[in-house]
Amino acid sequence: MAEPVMIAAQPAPLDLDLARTALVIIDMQRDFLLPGGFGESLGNDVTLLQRVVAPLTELLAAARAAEMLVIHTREGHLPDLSDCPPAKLNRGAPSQRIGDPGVYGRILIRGEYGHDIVDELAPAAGEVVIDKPGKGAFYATDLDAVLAEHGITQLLVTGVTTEVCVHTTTREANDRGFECIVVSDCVGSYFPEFQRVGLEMIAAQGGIFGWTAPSGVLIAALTDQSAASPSTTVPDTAVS
Ligand code: C5J
Repeated sequence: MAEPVMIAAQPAPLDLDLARTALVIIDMQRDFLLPGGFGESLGNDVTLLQRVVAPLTELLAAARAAEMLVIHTREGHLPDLSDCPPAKLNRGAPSQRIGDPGVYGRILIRGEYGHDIVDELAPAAGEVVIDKPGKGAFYATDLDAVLAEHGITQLLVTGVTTEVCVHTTTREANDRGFECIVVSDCVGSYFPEFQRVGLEMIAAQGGIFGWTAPSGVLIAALTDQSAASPSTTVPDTAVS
């Protein structure tokens, strides 16, 4: 098994044990990212989220090549809305609420086109997909059990939006004892100032609830590990 690798991160370098690390991709759903979707209908500029797709696609490819556990999440609710508390349901302008008809089907309802993940980041066969009714990925899901089953202790946290579901999930994970590295160019917000401050908040005060690092640092670590894995290493016997 590969040794932990030290990565450059904020606020300080961190030893990453890639064998016990999972890539968590939060809510990269059409309802949030596509023009005409729920996010845009609320007056948001979706291009600010779409810029996450390219670096995250590269990070996902590197994670898959390194055979890292990949977990996708989707925020959404049952068609009868029985898992959506009134306090969440009754928010926002009428006709733009969860369950209302939208351009991509009923807004944030499981099974609808808009609820699913954008094509570029579609889960591969065998990857875990966690459907979550809340902002945090641990609330009312089996994420904790999945991570325990795989012996995971560190998380690469990516997705949208930085200050809502990424923050909530990272805080939940931190409280459960996971070390979280939030990948700075693979998380996105509709609000540039929330993006900047959201990342700063994580790493402030000595890393109050996590670390931040750009995807390039993580891709380099994953690529090094893939190159050193037994399936690609030249066998000892062939080395003179
Ligand atoms: C929001 C999310 N912003 N995935 N959801 O409602 O951040």
